[in-house]
Amino acid sequence: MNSKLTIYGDMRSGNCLKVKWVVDFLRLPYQWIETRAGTGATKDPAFLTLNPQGQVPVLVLGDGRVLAQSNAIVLHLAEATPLTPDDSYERARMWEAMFWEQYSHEPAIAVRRWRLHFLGMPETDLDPSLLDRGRLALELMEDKLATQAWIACNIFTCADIALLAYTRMANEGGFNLASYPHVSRWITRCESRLALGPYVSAPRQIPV
Ligand SMILES: N[C@@H](CCC(=O)N[C@@H](CS)C(=O)NCC(=O)O)C(=O)O
Repeated sequence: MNSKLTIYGDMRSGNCLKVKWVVDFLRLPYQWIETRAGTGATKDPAFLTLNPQGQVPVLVLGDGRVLAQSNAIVLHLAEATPLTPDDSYERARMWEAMFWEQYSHEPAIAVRRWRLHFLGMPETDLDPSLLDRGRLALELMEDKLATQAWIACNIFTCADIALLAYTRMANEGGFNLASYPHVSRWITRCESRLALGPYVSAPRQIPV
């Protein structure tokens, strides 16, 4: 993976930041093309030829091949690196956490954050199940992290990166991270591995 990568992403999006953290961690050369969700940029005909789903992140490899879906990109970039366990069962544990992230965690926590923080929707207009499902996801993480340092394996993996993305921003979705002390300490551990400072809330930018 030594030819230059191109990443289309939105710096406010956890899904996109996952990809940025992996390329930074692995010191891979890349160019970042800021492509804001909710502005029409992801529905532009030229962008749709890259990803017909009209979503970021999108990775373009040095030879022109294209890949979408944040966790697929992360796993591809991190193959055969210290972010991916050698043992096949441990690798499956990592994937387990990442599939769970996309099916049960992100659809509640990221969606609630987007609607509340960026679209400025009042709490009363939000689907109440988002709060319940997001809290359940955080409780499951809290239970796990009470007895282990990393979310899926005994080493820091792609699963920690995938789950860090929106967990770290959960307060913007109306969740209270202070209620999850093991999760909070894990966030700090992940930030330290990735050489990130503590999360600074993204300014509200309501799309026009
Ligand atoms: N499952 C996808 C979700 C990607 C996604 O939802 N992207 C959002 C930003 S976080 C997006 O591009 N939305 C398009 C738009 O609102 O214009 C992934 O993991 O990459």
